[in-house]
Amino acid sequence: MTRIEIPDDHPRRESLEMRERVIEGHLASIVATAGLLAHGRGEAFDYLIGEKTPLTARAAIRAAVAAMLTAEHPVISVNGNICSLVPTELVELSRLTNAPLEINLFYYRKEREDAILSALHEAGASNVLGTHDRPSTTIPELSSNRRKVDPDGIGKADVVLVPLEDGDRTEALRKMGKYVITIDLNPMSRTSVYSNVTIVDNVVRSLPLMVEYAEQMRHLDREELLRIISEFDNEQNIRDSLRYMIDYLESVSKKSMKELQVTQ
Ligand code: PTJ
Repeated sequence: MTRIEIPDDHPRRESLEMRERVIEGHLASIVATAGLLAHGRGEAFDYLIGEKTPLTARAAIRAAVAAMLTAEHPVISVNGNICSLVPTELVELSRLTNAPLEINLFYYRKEREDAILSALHEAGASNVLGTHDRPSTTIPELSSNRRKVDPDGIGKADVVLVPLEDGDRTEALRKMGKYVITIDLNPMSRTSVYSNVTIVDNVVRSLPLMVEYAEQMRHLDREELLRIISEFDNEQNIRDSLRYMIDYLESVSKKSMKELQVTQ
């Protein structure tokens, strides 16, 4: 439900609807004020891949899903932005990969935690970790609010999916020996560079794709899944994502002014 009516034929309809979801999330205390700015950063990077999922992101999604399916304790970390954009897909991915959802906020406020918890329950989640009434442990070397984690979630996880987040935590999680998967439209962010698997794509496209891949891949043999993980090279994939952006801009620079207006 959006606050403004966006005409069906508006050329920027999908993007405006996404923006409205984040604004609605902010009004409902789900999204932090800084989350609005983070979304704008994401929008800018999304232009650089033509607002479509590149093949490089699909390769990363495949490796990410294989890692989640073979993990002993996979966990999905939930912040305000991801919850406002794809709550149903988070619940579905959690179910398919047996990875509990854990609320873990950078800009913590109790009312935000409550709002996110109700949004996840509304989307069908039954067991959500990381809430204030649960035990908590800390990530060493991290001073932000994200230091506090659930011992049954991120605390004991071997694989953690941390979609669109700030930089510090990925490095700390890696130091603790965790396998980190991120979704970040900026291939040069610290989170992107420090992760084991970086999906350079918009969460509104990649989360549904992860659900689709998980549905298919959960029937594969463990050996096959392990082979997919070992064949994935994250550094090369990040380089290929950057190359994709450069090539995309090259192709756009050759378009006529009229075509530019329609696509941008
Ligand atoms: O809900 P909280 O309190 O945990 O706070 C969450 C935010 C996102 C506000 C916090 O983690 C933050 O400040 O993040 P940053 O440092 O702005 O980083 C967000 C990253 O996500 C940036 O690299 C953006 O390009 C990227 N991003 C933004 N929107 C999307 C995205 N990546 C994929 N899909 C998006 N829709």
